[in-house]
Amino acid sequence: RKYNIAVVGALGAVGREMLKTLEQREFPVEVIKPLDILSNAGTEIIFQGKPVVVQAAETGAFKDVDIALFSAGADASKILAPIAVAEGAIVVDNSSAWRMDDDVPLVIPEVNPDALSWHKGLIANPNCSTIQMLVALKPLHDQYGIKRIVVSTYQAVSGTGQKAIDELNQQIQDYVSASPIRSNVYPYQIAFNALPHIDIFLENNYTKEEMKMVHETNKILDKNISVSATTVRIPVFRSHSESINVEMKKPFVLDEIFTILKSAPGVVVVDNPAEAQYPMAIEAEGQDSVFVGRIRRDLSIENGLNLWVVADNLRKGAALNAVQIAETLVQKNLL
Ligand code: 2RA
Repeated sequence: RKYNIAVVGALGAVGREMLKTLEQREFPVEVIKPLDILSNAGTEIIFQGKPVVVQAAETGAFKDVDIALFSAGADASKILAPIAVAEGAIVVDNSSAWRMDDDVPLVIPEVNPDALSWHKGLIANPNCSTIQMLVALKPLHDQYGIKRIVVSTYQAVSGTGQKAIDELNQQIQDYVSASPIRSNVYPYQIAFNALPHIDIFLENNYTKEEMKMVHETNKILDKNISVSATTVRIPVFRSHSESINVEMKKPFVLDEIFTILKSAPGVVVVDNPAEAQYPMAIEAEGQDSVFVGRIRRDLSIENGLNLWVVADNLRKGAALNAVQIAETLVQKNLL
């Protein structure tokens, strides 16, 4: 059987990656419906080698849609996702709008696929920084029980979207040509800089991005895990990198950790310090896997472990995870 698939936010950085991922994984698409804001309607894209016209994402656009992959921002999802569900589509939403809603499963197929069984038409894709962390940590949690996670992230500008990608490019060119550097997307220059400020600051002086990692980890993996996050924007175009410190409940042997991670779904271990081999953002770009390296015991606490985890934030961090959810819905006949 083939399916009618809508991609909402089709012209955005993640929307384009969703279309590319559907093609590359040969998802059984009957009809593709690229949807975007009204002013972008009429734009032509190429899907499976054929031109397709982008239509407006609005009421009535979902009547003949089986699955709607959304990456249109939280405000648009708040309004449009319920409309799409009401019109008969199953929505996989990449925005933060519905992630913490009790009636919405928050799913990483390698981590908690069973949560799909109780969906009520709307499924949420976790935040990119959460996805790559939990793909790496799930097998360790299963084996040893994780007590606490301390994570620092080094996030690519593509996580903000196309405007941020363009701004970093412009700032680099301005720097090279000794022209004045302007910052519109971020509060400060991002080129050659590091901003410990992703999304807004909250009352507790964490940012929204940092608290997403806390709350989403507790919803997806285990509500008893303590998480502390510091999320940082760096001048990298693609792939988020994360330094993860984990305190386990049970003692472990380091060789076991390597064995577990090497056989973990969605994980590729890159770890050979003697050969200076470790995961790097530029190598993760365009790849499906979550790359794990710098695996070493934390010598400062009992049952402590350090990891360096890198993944393409637009791919496994967003588009691929959403398409894998769609694939799992088909495989488990949950449509
Ligand atoms: C970011 N994770 O990187 C957030 C949203 N994609 O900006």
